[in-house]
Amino acid sequence: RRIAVAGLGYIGLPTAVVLADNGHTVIGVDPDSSRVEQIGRGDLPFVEPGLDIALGRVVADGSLTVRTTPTEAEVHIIAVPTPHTDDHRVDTSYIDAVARNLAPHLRGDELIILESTVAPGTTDHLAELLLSERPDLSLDGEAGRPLIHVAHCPERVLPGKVMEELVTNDRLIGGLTPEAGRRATEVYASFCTGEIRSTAARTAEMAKLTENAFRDVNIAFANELSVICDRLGIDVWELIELANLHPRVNVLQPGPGVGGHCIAVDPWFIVASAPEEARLIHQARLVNDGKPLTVIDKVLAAVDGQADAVVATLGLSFKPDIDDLRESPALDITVKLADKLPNAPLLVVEPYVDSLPAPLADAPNVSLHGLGEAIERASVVVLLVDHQEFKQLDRTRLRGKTVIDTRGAWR
Ligand code: SAJ
Repeated sequence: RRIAVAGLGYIGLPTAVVLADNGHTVIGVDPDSSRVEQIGRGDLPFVEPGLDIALGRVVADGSLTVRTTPTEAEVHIIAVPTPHTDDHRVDTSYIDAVARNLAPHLRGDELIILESTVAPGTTDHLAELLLSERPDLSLDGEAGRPLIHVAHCPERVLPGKVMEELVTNDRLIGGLTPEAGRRATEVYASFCTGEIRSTAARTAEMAKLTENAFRDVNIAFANELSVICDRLGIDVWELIELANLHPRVNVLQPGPGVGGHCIAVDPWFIVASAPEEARLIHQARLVNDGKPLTVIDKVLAAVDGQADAVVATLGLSFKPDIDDLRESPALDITVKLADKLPNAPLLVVEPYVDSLPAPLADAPNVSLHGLGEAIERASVVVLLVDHQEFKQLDRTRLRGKTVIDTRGAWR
């Protein structure tokens, strides 16, 4: 099959690579020319285990080519970002741009699959937009107009395990018509060993949001417990370990907050779709978004008691052993600390970046260091991300320092 993948990011690029590795002719499309150039050289623009080698292979054998403009294909997969607007609705501007650019290249009989995470009704919106650009086409063959087939197949892979989960995860297919569902199932069956289940597009859209809202609510439960335990003088990590001995209890891990482009974003789409009803889901978002402030208050209290405090913050990414800083509570906390502690040197350790990101790069009191040097100089050590390197630290080196371990990595 000739398959075009629009959006060469954290989902689109590995999907394009896996498709190319499974016998398809794949064309990756992304408007960012420097990214396209880099990928075209076989260079991976972000960290994802196993993807670099696979990318090199499919670029070298020509099964994946990349370009900045859309082209004709039998199947078009759309995997572009869907951020939220200021009022937490899904921002479809990237999807809309792809649809407008793609429309002139449709000839009829194509399958268009939306993989981006979206609010219920967005796949219908995509189809309407395509058909408003191309009134000569249709979803149902009305008046003899050639068909296009539109389906939603939400991505569900975990950053850090994308190459494995792309193949092994079960998939949901929400075709706008039975034929769209059947054709999309065929595409995923060509590389996916998991179960492929068909449903309505709106149900598939909502199922994806439900998965991430479920996780968000459960992390909020753990984060709320950690704040309760601080007040009561109880070790929350020990508490959770003990509660989880119960056969039907599985409390997740508290942390400095919830980050990433999925769990910190997607539940809002449910809240925006049903604001009166989504009370628990809304509250969980507020609990998780409030957790960074609790960490900041702890650091400020620690620094308050010290003359000449030097603060080391460990980690900027949104979770361990990746380089993704999107919606990262660790980054948020570090930026706010830099602002609130203008007189304290702030030593940032993040093995996955070469330089400080924009808001920190300009702060005169902030600098990037290796772990050893930062620990040596700091009087207050704040662990924000449980990267392997941090977990393995010889803890005798923390003696005499104030330690704020937001992940329970050094228990
Ligand atoms: N976190 C905690 N405590 C925990 C688990 C996670 O504080 O016990 C935090 C992490 O540190 C991170 C955030 O939650 O800041 C989210 O991390 P994650 O590992 O739970 O999830 P993501 O955002 O990397 O990926 C999620 C996955 N969804 C689910 O597990 C239901 C993934 O399968 C989805 O494909 C992905 O969202 C997505 O793209 O939607």
